[in-house]
Amino acid sequence: MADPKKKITLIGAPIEEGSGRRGCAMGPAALRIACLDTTLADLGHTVTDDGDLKPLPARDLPNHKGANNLQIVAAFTRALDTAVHDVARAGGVPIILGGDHALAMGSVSGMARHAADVGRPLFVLWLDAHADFNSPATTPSGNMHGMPVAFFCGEAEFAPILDKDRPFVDPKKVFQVGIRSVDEREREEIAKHGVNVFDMRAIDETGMAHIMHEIIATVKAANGLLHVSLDVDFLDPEFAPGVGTTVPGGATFREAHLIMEMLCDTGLVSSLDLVELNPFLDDRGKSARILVELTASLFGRRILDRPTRSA
Ligand code: B3U
Ligand code: MN
Ligand code: MN
Repeated sequence: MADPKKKITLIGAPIEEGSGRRGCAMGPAALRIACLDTTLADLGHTVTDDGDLKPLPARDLPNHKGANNLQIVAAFTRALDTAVHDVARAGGVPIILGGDHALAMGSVSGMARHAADVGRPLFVLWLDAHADFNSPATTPSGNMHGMPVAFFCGEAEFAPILDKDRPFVDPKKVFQVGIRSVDEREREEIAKHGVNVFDMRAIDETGMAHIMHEIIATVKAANGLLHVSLDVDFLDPEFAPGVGTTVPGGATFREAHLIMEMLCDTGLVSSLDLVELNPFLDDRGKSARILVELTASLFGRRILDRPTRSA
């Protein structure tokens, strides 16, 4: 089983300009108020809170009609790429407190650089209702929180946001779980690039445990690092209403909890995004609290002192 003691660094990324509405900028504060830091410290980890990033808009980039708020999204991307890489290089586990999902352009890019440094492949577990594989050429909305997967796979290269020679993530090493809202062009793109998609139908037909065993076995066999990107809308709105893009028919708390417990047993998780929390839309902190609960399970809180039966 994994070494339970980790050096965890919390990085606040109060970005909301990647989504079509305001409110996600309050996400890092809500996660702190829900006691993310002390919850992790109580599990025996060393927790450092680096506070919130405050990047200046990237004025070197043009306005782009297919990429709303490109300058501020690019600024967060650059800042997170560096911050996440620095934490991982120092042997820590970065947890990014979002902020909308555009922040994964930076967090995953930073982890891809770290994985290249240490000579291990990076896998990404994308827990989301959406595939987030649009680009400025395909997006129906212009919102960049619908583009991060295409970006870190090197498929949305349209402006010099990060170094074009950086390591990209192999789309075949991306596992998307919980998907239930995909645009027409996205559907073609994820199929063309070989992204591994487990939509809600797959979860209903085969069960979450089966899917997770398959993903974990693949990452283990490759000695990979695993970045987990958790979008609040992965969960059914009944459990997590605090998100701008609720989609009915989502994962239950129990399914999400099982994912976290199974991942914890593997010790493969290198980094985590907690994204799209919109406290303005939440129900008395319910969604912030559920994110903290799930993170606690990912980092060692267990109901009984045993690994899952078949792990
Ligand atoms: N696919 C749509 C909607 C969307 C993606 N991610 C979220 N919403 N949260 C788009 O605008 O790209
Ligand atoms: Mn998303
Ligand atoms: Mn989503």
